[in-house]
Amino acid sequence: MQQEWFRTEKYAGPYVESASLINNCGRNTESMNGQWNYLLDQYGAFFREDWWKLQRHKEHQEKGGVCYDYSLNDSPTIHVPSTINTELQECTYYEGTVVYTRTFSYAPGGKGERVFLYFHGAQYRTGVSLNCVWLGKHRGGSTPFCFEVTDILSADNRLMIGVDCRRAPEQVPTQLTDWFAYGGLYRGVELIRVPASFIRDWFVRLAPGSDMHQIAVDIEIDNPVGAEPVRIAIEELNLEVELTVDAHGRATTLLDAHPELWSPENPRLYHVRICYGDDEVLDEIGFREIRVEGREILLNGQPIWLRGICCHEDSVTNGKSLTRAEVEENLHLAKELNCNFMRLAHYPHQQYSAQLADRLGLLLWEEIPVYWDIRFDSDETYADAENQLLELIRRDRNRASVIIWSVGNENEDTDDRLAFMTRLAGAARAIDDSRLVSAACLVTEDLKFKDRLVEHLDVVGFNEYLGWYKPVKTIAEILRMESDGLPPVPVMITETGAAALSGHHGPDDQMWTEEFQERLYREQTKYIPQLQSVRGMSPWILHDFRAPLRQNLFQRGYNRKGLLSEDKTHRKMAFYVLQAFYGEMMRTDVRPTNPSEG
Ligand code: GCB
Repeated sequence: MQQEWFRTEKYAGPYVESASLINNCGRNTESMNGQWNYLLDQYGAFFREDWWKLQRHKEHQEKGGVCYDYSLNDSPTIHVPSTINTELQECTYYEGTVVYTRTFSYAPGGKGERVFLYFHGAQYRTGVSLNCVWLGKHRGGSTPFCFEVTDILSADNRLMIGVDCRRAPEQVPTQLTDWFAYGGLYRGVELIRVPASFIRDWFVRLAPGSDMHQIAVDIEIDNPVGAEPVRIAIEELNLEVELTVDAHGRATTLLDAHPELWSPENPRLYHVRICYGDDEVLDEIGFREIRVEGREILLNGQPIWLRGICCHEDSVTNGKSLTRAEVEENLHLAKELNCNFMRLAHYPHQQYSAQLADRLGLLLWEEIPVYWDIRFDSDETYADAENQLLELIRRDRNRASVIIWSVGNENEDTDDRLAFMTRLAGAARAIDDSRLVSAACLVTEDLKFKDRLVEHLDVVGFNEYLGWYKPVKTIAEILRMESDGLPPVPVMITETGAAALSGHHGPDDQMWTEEFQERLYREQTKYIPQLQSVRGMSPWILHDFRAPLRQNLFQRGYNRKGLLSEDKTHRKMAFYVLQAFYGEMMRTDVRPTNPSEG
């Protein structure tokens, strides 16, 4: 069998990883989105036969050499960003390489300008070339990556990119998922211009353990010059300080401050300006503290119950390539449900989701696709998973809305998996001290956590599904099981629900009807608030979504556990049950207190 392109010697270089990411917030960037030429490259010739070395091929041909098997400017066009499966009719089920190419001109800005090509996300393995120079490869389908192109740019440029969306056993996620993977350059591409020395990254948050009176600042300067300090100012707090940058480009400090705290009720954001030499960024950052104490989750020192809903990135017209309007629609729907929390399942959603949640006041759970059974014994798979986690954290750790990093979903407890996932939890904590780490764990039918990972998590998620995948129990039974089964940390019901086909009605004991789903939500919302250890829930799921595994009469390729239909035009009966339940909770501030903690 032929070797996969990314394992061959000529592409053997390392993957571009989180450490080389630059923070794109608060910068003027130049969009590369729009119509690009594309080629369907089912047999992977782009990589195997180096199509990206176009210029060399051209010269060769002009000298009477071989003809080459692709054309560029006269090949069809596709909008970037988009998924090939929704954009091209012939690609509904396509899994393979797509070659994207475009030309663009470049006029240098100031002296010493450096330029980066920034990709918001491409599914799953991407190889990038500019002007016949190989820039590198990236793996992972939902996180950003970038390449410096300063020395390769000229007045006229040709970008050629191969995006290989095939599923594979060593990937994260693996081949089997309960959602559709989609493919292509489905998130935006941009050019970022910076001075020779620039602000590569920053992490500004309320300092944990400071009694909410200090702001911790970490700044990373690329190519620091001599004793040049970096300045940080938070205008509304009358704060402006100069920090020394060390030889490695690091500047760090704790600032005394009393910011108005960010919360769902008061999503207050501050303008944070950072200046270094000729470089300047302006981010909008909220300050809040999240921590756990016993079985409580405390937001700004106050116990909070997370009224949540899960959500996939999936739209009938755009697949995983959601427009901003679609992200807005989803977050506003969560608000309408009276949620204060969303679980963005099962992979990093686009950057705009957390930016918007910051403004709307929604707490977020963000997740990497360590989903079901992946290769927990493989170093290669671990490196991929960790990199996805770190790229996500570096992208979103300045967003107050994000309170939880999740390192996985429903993975069986084995020694390899325990080592893999504890290591991930440690990697998250090492670069972010201001959030909780969780995972959605498996529980037994009698609600026992037989999962050793639980000891390594701040909050434990469990996917409950009583009345759908698991037999219904009486409330008394559940309460009894809870009292001897659940761990001594806050627990979240990260999934529960039932499937119903929109508009399909019948008795409430008939599966797939809206009445069945509605009854299940009524029962769940009756007993869940009585559970002493449960500090929140996020039923599965906001709207129906594409899932090739689901092929019965009612499903036809869709997971039907949504509270809305896949096009979001129809609200199922259960929508109103959850809305009323959360509404009541919000108004009366119902929150079970744990007797053991007084
Ligand atoms: C789960 C999975 C989720 C599935 C859901 C279902 O436990 O975490 O990805 O889509 O159940 O509908 O079965």
